Amino acid sequence: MEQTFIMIKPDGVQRGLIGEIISRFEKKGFTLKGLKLVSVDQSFAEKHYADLSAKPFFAGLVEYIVSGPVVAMVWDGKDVVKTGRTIIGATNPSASAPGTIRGDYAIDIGRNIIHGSDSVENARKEIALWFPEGIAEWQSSLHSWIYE
Ligand code: DAT
Ligand code: MG
Repeated sequence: MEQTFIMIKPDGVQRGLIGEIISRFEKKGFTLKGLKLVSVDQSFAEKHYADLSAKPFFAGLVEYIVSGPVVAMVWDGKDVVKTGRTIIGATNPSASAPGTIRGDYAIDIGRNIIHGSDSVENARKEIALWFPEGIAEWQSSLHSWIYE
């Protein structure tokens, strides 16, 4: 099985969307393997978004991520990296289809409420960064009702 790192950004937390977002991944059939509410500092946020450090919006992005607590999660399932990105929607909410999280709940690109890993390799790196203590080892008893 594959794993992805999903983070509800400070605006998603403040706007009361934690339950709704978790519910979408749960109802799809993915399994929650890690979950915590954390406030990260600037150097941690810079590390998470290191690939974007040359972008003009980098400073604003980091400021946004440290502006309040975030919900860090690991979700597990078949093709969860790619499907997680589909559930989240396009980076810019104005291009995100209705029915996606960003399409339903966000307007500005700089307040797009959620992060999801963009590749299996980046998911591995992000899970290691956010969950150095490790994640839960369990398998849902619904497994055989979700996978054939
Ligand atoms: P995503 O979060 O969809 O993986 P990304 O990794 O390219 O997108 O960028 C990370 C975040 O940076 C994104 O969620 C919002 C912000 N961002 C991206 N492009 C931006 C832009 N052109 N202007 C302002 N913020 C941007
Ligand atoms: Mg990204």
